[in-house]
Amino acid sequence: MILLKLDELIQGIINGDRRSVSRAISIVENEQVSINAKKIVKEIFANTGRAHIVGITGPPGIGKSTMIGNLSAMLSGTGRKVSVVAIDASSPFSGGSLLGNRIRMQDSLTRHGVFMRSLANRGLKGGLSRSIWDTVKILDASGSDIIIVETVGAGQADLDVVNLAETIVMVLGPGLGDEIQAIKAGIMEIGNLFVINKMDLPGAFIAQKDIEETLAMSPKGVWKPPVVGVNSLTREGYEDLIREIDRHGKFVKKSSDLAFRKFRAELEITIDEELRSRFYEEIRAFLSDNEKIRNLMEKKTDPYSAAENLINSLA
Ligand SMILES: Nc1nc2c(ncn2[C@@H]2O[C@H](COP(=O)(O)OP(=O)(O)OP(=O)(O)O)[C@@H](O)[C@H]2O)c(=O)[nH]1
Ligand SMILES: [Mg+2]
Repeated sequence: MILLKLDELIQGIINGDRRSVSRAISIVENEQVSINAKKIVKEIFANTGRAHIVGITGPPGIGKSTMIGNLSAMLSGTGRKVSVVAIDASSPFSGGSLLGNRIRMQDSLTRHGVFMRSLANRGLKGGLSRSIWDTVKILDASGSDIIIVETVGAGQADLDVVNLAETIVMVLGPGLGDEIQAIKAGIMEIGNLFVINKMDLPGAFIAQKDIEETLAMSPKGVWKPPVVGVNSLTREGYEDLIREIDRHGKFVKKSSDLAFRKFRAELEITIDEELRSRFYEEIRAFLSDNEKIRNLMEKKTDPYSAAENLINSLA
């Protein structure tokens, strides 16, 4: 793409033009290390920071996509500009059904004027790839009021969304059994807001009580995470849910501690990725030099010395 066109694209993003936004996301998604992708982010960075970034996370099948469909319909109904980023699992566990879900969700969201984009989770160390950060920046600069990010409900990506999102909505429900225990043991502290979905099903009230009791025993911070029960088939409880999301949004926009942590995490990811891409060719070349490997096999050198040799030659 020639430079002039890129300038037009950047202007298009800032003007909120959907085609420009869509095109720019393709560029950051497909050409992560390219000059174009970086230029876009550099140029729009000053226009970011206004949107409220909400992560929706929770175990597979708990109703995250259904909830995002409801939330975005309701929010855009009140005149807010809503964007949705869904991250597809590369994990085999939640394969299959995902595509179908996505198509269903896309249909209903498009009808409500919601901008929706699916990205692949490429399994970069940490789970969420750099392109997701850039995608969120593009959506932010384009004038979104709220950006909702759905993560695969499987482990690491849930933890990564903490760094990306300002508000983490942890979706739980009845009948999770062991999963609730695992969640309580590890990631209870990451939720800013707990939603018990499927309140129409037996066991939902017990699940809600369980979470409330666990939270009551957790160390108290400045923000006390609320627990909201909803039925996503009827939208019961959604007014409360939206009120709590907005309340937390106001809270985080005032917290410079949180912003500090987020920007440091992002910078770290950017440096990691830049280093890796900068020296990618050299590392590939080194690893495809058979002699280097044979030297190890024959004990002429050891892995640390070999790696040090390469690294010293890079700088
Ligand atoms: N009974 C009941 N079913 C629900 C509710 N919310 C969602 N479901 C159903 O639960 C199933 C899974 O919903 P999804 O929204 O795809 O769940 P998800 O968390 O996005 O799933 P993954 O993306 O695969 O992790 C669907 O069949 C929904 O119709 C609810 O409040 N009550
Ligand atoms: Mg889903």
